[in-house]
Amino acid sequence: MSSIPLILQAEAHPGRTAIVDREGSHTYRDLLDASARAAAGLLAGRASLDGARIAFLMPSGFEHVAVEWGVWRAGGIAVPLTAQHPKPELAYELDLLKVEALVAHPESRALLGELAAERELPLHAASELLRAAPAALPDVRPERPALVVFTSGTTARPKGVVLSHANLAFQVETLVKAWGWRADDRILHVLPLHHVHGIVNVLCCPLWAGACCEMHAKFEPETAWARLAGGEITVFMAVPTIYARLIAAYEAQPPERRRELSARAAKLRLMVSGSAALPEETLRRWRELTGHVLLERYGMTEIGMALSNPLHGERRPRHVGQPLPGVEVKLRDEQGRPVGDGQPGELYVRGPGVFKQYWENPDATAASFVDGWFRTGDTAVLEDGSYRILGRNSVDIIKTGGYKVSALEIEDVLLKRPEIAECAVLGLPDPEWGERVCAVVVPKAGAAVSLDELRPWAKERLAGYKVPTRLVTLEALPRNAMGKVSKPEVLKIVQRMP
Ligand code: MLC
Ligand code: AMP
Repeated sequence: MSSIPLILQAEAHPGRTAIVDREGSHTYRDLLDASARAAAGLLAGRASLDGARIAFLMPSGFEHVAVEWGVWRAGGIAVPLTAQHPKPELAYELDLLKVEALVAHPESRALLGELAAERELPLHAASELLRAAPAALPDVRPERPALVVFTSGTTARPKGVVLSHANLAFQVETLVKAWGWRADDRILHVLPLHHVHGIVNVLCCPLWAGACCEMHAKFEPETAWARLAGGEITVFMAVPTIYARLIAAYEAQPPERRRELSARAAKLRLMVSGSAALPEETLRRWRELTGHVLLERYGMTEIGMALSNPLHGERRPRHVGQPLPGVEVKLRDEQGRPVGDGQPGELYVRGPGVFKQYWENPDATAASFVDGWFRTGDTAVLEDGSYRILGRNSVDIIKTGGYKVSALEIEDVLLKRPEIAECAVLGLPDPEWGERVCAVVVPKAGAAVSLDELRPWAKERLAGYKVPTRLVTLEALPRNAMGKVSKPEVLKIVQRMP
C-alpha cells in the first residue's frame, strides 16, 4: 500500500501504455512491477530507506523512470544525475547530499564505478535492481521528501532543492487540469531528466493522467520533426532554444516536405514553451509553420510552474499569463512594498507546490523566504491582467538553452587558469540560446588567453552549457565607485565590440 500520489494514480490504469522508449512499449503495470522490484532491491531487507539519497545516471527511458519510482517506493530521495556534468561536479553533488548508493546503466557504469569506489558506496546495476525479488514496501507519506534537483544561485556552488511528494503532486495535478491532459495524450519527451521541466511537466504529468510518454535520450531536430509529424504525438513541450532549432531544421527541408511537416504538426493538441523567455520572433515563426500559438508559462525549480497562459483564450506574446490555480503571486519593490499594475517588482510566490528547503542550507533557505512567500529573484510586471517577466534581479544568473547558470561558479573555475588575472562572466543576449556564456578576462602580465585552449580545459570542470563560447580580453575590468567590478559596464563594453 503506497501513499505516494503518483503511484496511486498509476494503479488506476495498469493496462495502458506509460512509456515508449528505444527498447519498446511499457505499460503502467510494467512500471509498477519494475519499480516495486527496484524498491525491494534497494531496501535489501530494511523496512524503509528513510530519506536516504539514491543517485542514478541513466539515459532517458523506462529504466530511468522505474529506478526513480523505486527509490520513492522504498522511502528514499531520488537524485537524478546528468551525463552532461563532468566528474568533479557529480562528485560535489554526491558529497553534498551524502548519497547512500548509486544506480548505473551500462553507459554510466565506468564513471559511477569510479565515483562509488572513491566513496566506498554500493553501486547497483539498474537492470539487476529492476529484477530483484519483490518485498514488502513501506508506506511513504506525501509530505516526505521525494527529489533533490540542483539549481544555480548567485553563490558559486549549486544548491539542492528538496521537493516532497506533496509538492510534486500539487504541481502535477495543477498542470494536468490547466492544460487539459487526457489519457489518450502522447507527449514527445526530449528534455533532460535532472530538471523540473523534464521531470514534472513532461514526464510526471502524462503519467498522472494515464497518458503515454515517448522518451528520446537526446533532442535531435530531424528525429523530433519526424515524430511530431508521425501522427501519434498530441502534446509537445520544450525550451525556446529547441523551438529555434526545430525552425532551423524545418527551413532546411525542401518545400514539399515543409508543407507536409506543417500540416501534420498542426494536428497536435498542445505545444508549450518555457524555462526561458520565448522570443517574439520564435513565437511568430512557429505559428506560421504549424498554426500553433505556443502556450508560454513561467516556472522555477523551487516552485514548479507558477504562471501560465490559458489553454483556451488569448495567449499573449512576451507574457506568461496568470497564476495557476492554487498558486499565489505578488510583486514587491526592493523595500518589500507592493507595486501597482504596470510597475515592475520582484515576483513572490506562495502555494503547496513551493519547496520547503535547500538541502542542508538553512541560511539560503531563510534568505529566500519572506513571511512564507518565496522570492523568485525575477522581476515581472502585470499588464492588463497578464504577467510579463522582465529578467533576473542578479546579473550573476545566466539562462542559456533553458539552463540556469551561475556566472560566479564559472569565474571561480576560470580563475584557476595560470594565465588569467581577473575575469567577469556574463550572459550575452542571443536569439538561439537566450543568453550565451561570455568570459571577459584580464590576462596576467605577458600571458595570452585563448578560447580554443580554455574550452576543453573548462569542459573537464564545468557542464558544456557553462563553458564560455565567447572570450573577450581587456586590459582592466571597469569598476564602480565601491571598487567592485561593474558587470553592466563590462556588458556595455562587450556589446560595443564588433
Ligand atoms: C550546449 N552547447 C551550448 C549550450 N548548450 N553552447 C552555448 N550555449 C549553450 N547553452 C554546446 C555544446 O556544448 C556543444 O558544443 C554544442 O553546443 C552543440 O551541442 P548540442 O548537442 O547540439 O546542444 P545540446 O547539448 O543538444 O543542447 C541544446 C538543448 C539543450 C537546447 C537541447 O540545451 C537542452 O536540452 N536544454 C534544456 C534545458 C532544460 O531542460 N532546462 C529546464 C530547467 S527547469 P561542442 O563544442 O561540444 O560541440 C526550469 C524551470 C522551468 O527552467 O520553468 O521550466
Ligand atoms: P531554474 O532555476 O533552472 O528552474 O529556472 C527558473 C528560471 O527560468 C526563472 O527564475 C526565470 O528566470 C526563468 N524562466 C522560466 N520560465 C520563463 C519564461 N517563460 N520567461 C522568462 N523566464 C523564464
